[in-house]
Amino acid sequence: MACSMSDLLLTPEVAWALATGGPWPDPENLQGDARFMAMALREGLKGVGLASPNPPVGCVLVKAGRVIGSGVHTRAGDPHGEIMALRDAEARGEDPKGSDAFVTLEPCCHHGRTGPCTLALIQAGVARVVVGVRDPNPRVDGGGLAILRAQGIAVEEGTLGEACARFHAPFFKLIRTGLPWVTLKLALGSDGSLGPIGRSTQVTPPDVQQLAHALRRASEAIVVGRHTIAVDDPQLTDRWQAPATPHRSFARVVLDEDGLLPASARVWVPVAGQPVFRAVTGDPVPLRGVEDLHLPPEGRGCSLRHLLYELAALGVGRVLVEGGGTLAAGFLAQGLVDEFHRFQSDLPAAGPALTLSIPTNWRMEAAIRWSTGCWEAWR
Ligand code: AOF
Ligand code: ZN
Repeated sequence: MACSMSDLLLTPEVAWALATGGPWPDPENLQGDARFMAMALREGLKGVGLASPNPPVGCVLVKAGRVIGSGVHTRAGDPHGEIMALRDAEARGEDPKGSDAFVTLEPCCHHGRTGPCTLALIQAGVARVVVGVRDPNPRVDGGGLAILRAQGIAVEEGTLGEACARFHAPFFKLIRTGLPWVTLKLALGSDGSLGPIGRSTQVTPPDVQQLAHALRRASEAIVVGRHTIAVDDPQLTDRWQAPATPHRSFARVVLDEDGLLPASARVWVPVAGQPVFRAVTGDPVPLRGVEDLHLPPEGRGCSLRHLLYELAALGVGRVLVEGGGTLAAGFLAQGLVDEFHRFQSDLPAAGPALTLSIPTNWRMEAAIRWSTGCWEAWR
């Protein structure tokens, strides 16, 4: 697929590629239940980077082949996707009685921060519930489907099941392991290099950087190593330009175990809504406005696994590791990376070739490549 930058930024296809690395299930190319489930996934996309630690569940309500309501879960504590869809139907003056609900994840049946969606669907008189994938949360795990069936509601499971499982994989990992989903992003030159050691290079053209910012938006925390700060002095802020959708800004995390970075580094400058954390192993001099995460030492740095647990405790469900090479190597060596995004330039970065061995058989490898004047996204 090749298209212009503005197309790429705005299409759900690109948002999907950045969020899942998989092929976009375009509703236009699908029929029947799969088509409406693809629409529910498109709703769900709006909640990526917002809903963690909850899953960004999308839902559409369909009556006589027409969508009468749609919704997405965008923040823990706020109403779930099903409730938002029911409210949307009400706002449009539509009656959900007798409708089919298409939900990317099994409706919940428990009282958490909010009430059970199963009850809301039953009370609304929904006739059929089509579910993408079962919710592995032990408080749900098939219970939602059973409750709906016990009420005489027709329940289908597994419609676009693979796409829904791929979409909700970060939530599944969090609920099963307590660890957030880890995406590694590396910007490489055509020579396969990250650039000369100890010198700042910019191999990613400015418009491509917008995609990198879109990737940041899909995460709740970005992590970088000390060298990246020392060499590039980045702010690591949210500079996504389009479209101006509501979002929750990501936290900035710097691994500076011994507190060697100067207080003047730009990353420490406070940014509203974007807390900055310093991962330390010792007891370095505190920095104003910076919260230290005290981690056990491991090798020449800190325990990356502990860092991830700490971030999960802060409500982070998706972590973006942005560099540099040493940090990437550490995460890769410990098998802590779930997804890899390669931003490949057609210009050489003029440094040593990257020696990281990046598994080629990952379930998720998404890459975005700048090639002779047009964009290609592929997997
Ligand atoms: C749904 N629809 O949109 C979401 C679901 O604490 P709560 O009330 O927000 O519940 C969170 C749990 O509910 C979460 O761990 C997951 O099992 C499920 N998420 N379920 O029916 C939704 N986000
Ligand atoms: Zn629910």
